[in-house]
Amino acid sequence: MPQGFWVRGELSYRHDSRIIRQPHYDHSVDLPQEFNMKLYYSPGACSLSPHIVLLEAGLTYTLDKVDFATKKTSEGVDYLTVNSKGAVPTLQLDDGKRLTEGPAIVQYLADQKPESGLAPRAGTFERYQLMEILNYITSEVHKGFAPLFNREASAEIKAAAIAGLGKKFDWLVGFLGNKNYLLGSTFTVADAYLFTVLSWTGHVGIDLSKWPVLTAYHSRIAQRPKVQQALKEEGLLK
Ligand SMILES: N[C@@H](CCC(=O)N[C@@H](CS)C(=O)NCC(=O)O)C(=O)O
Repeated sequence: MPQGFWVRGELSYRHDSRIIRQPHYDHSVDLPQEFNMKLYYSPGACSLSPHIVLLEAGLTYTLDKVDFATKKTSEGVDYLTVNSKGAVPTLQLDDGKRLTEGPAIVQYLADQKPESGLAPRAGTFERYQLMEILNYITSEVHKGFAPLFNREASAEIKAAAIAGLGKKFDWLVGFLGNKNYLLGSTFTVADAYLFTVLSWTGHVGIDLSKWPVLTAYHSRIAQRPKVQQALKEEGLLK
């Protein structure tokens, strides 16, 4: 499978003995779809989850950073023209198709490389179990953090959000039991997502050490080389 590499700050690919560089590559070349994926992200935001999945799947991609304050991309594009919801992540394919919503994006990416084992095969019961836990993470855990990132939320609302998240964490402890990963012994896209949202606890004043199972789970995933690479690429790790 072709892999990208960096030359003088440009992501480059070998394709049919040609070297193609991003971002100025020749769009007329019929590249495999996986060459051309672009992930719109913001450092440490929920877009870290698909970023980890891109790396774990061994897919080639470019990143475009979105400034939440200005809603501009690093290339100066109005991000609202890319994703009218204004939120990251967005995955853009070279043919112009775009996919939003983290849980959909990570499943799409996993399905580009079924052999990676990042998601059970579509149509199996296990795949619905993956969707079940992705939905729990997105609606109950991820969105449970929302008041904690809202400068206008009162101390009472923030305290209630922390208490609510505590209950979700208790449930996750029971769900994980003594499994290494959410679905058992294999790392899946759900782990990339849960790792990402658990990483926010320190920033919002939640002491994750109250849930030793989750602390151990978080460090286990943090040690994965591709997770480290994603953190480095987002400027979150030296
Ligand atoms: N439902 C969306 C939510 C995405 C989301 O909440 N993104 C946040 C970052 S984690 C965001 O872009 N916030 C910026 C803003 O709302 O201005 C998904 O699951 O992808």
